[in-house]
Amino acid sequence: MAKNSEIKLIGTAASPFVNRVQFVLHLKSIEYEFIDENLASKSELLLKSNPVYKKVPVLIHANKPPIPESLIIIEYLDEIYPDIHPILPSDPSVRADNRFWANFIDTKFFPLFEELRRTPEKEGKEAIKKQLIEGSKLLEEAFVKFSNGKDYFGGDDVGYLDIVLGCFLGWTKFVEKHNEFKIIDEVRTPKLLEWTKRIWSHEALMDAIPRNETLMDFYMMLQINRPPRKATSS
Ligand SMILES: N[C@@H](CCC(=O)N[C@@H](CS)C(=O)NCC(=O)O)C(=O)O
Repeated sequence: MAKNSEIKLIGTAASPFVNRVQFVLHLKSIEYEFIDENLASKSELLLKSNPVYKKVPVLIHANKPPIPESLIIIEYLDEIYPDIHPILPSDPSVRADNRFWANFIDTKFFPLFEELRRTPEKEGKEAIKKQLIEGSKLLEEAFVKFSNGKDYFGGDDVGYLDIVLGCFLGWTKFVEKHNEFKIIDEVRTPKLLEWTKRIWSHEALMDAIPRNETLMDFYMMLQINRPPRKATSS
């Protein structure tokens, strides 16, 4: 791994947004120091480094201003290490389209996971499951378009959208298991299913994404600190 003790990452192991950054750090062989954050009792360092959102991840690079927001961080890493495993496509139009889908994933698709957890009624949960399935079909179409018959969104190798979506695979599996349904399956999203198998066993992601126990601990922390909403009586 390239020596770079000047990079520090404030994060928590169960956060997919943190894992997203770790995925890129591993792909680019950048050595970094991980500063473990307790989100139930946030540190002064986090509050000072990300005073606006108070969220992880935050990247600290030497004595430069801290960088919050996972998408901004991974683009920054791609800019400062452009030669080792470039992640953003070089064509501006394809790059814009990649960013469009990243925005869809972060603002429309993944928030449904939390919505599902917080919704108390069965009926409401079923409606959210449908939205997740609709979202996964759109992602299947995006995958077919970007991969162009190859293995990844990025083509022959892991690219921007592989990282942006791949970091949610641990939580996807967790949500599927605990809600007894499939978001990605062989009938509706066959290409995406094959892709998940490839990404899930990719060395750089395997090292970044925690497997079940850590996710369950984080889930329990959320259940306590941000419990499901109360059911509305009809
Ligand atoms: N848009 C942010 C989202 C980061 C985020 O939601 N982080 C969560 C952990 S998964 C967090 O720090 N939550 C603390 C809080 O909401 O107070 C990013 O991409 O970095």
